Amino acid sequence: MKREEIMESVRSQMPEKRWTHTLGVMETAVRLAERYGADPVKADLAAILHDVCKYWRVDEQARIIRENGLPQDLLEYDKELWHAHAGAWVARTQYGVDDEEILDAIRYHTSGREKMTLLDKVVCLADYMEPGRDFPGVHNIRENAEHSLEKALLAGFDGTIRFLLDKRKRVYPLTLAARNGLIVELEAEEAQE
Ligand code: DGI
Ligand code: FE
Ligand code: FE
Repeated sequence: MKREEIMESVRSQMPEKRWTHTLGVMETAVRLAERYGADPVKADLAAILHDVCKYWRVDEQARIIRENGLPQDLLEYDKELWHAHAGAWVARTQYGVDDEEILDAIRYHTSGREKMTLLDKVVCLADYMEPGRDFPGVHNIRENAEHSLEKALLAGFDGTIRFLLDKRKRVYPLTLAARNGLIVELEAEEAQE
């Protein structure tokens, strides 16, 4: 499927507001990719598809996870996590995306994971800081993004983890692994300075 066709199809599956968010993630992901040396074409396609099934019924998202061997532990955690893993499956099976880097960036855009690739980081961070986002702390994330992908993403995950703690929700283990992984990377970087 051509890029424009994918865009129209994705757009038709979400409310206009979520499509505006998607456009913001695309623009931001491409800019971050150019700044930090990721592939902007891959960042663009991952961004277009990252929330493709965010507005599908949750029982449909759960069915995709159950029937296609996706991580079953997701079903024990917040439903907000499901659309990312289900979305990667949809990108592969319904949109013919076969690039594993792009599929991973979609798959881990919500939870993160221990060893995030450059493209994972770019898409996840773009999702946090696209121009339409307005939450306490987003300004700090945008400032950090000027000089460090890892610092900016760490600020993003810290905010999400705090939010979950305050709501007395469980944190998906991959999110903790993602945060730990970023700290290891930042410490290694600082030790070299
Ligand atoms: O789909 P979006 O709204 O654009 O953003 P997203 O895919 O990053 O979803 C974020 C939501 O997921 C956010 O409101 C917090 C929620 N969430 C619930 N449990 C977890 C979680 N996010 C992370 N990273 N880890 C969790 O365990
Ligand atoms: Fe999402
Ligand atoms: Fe999003």
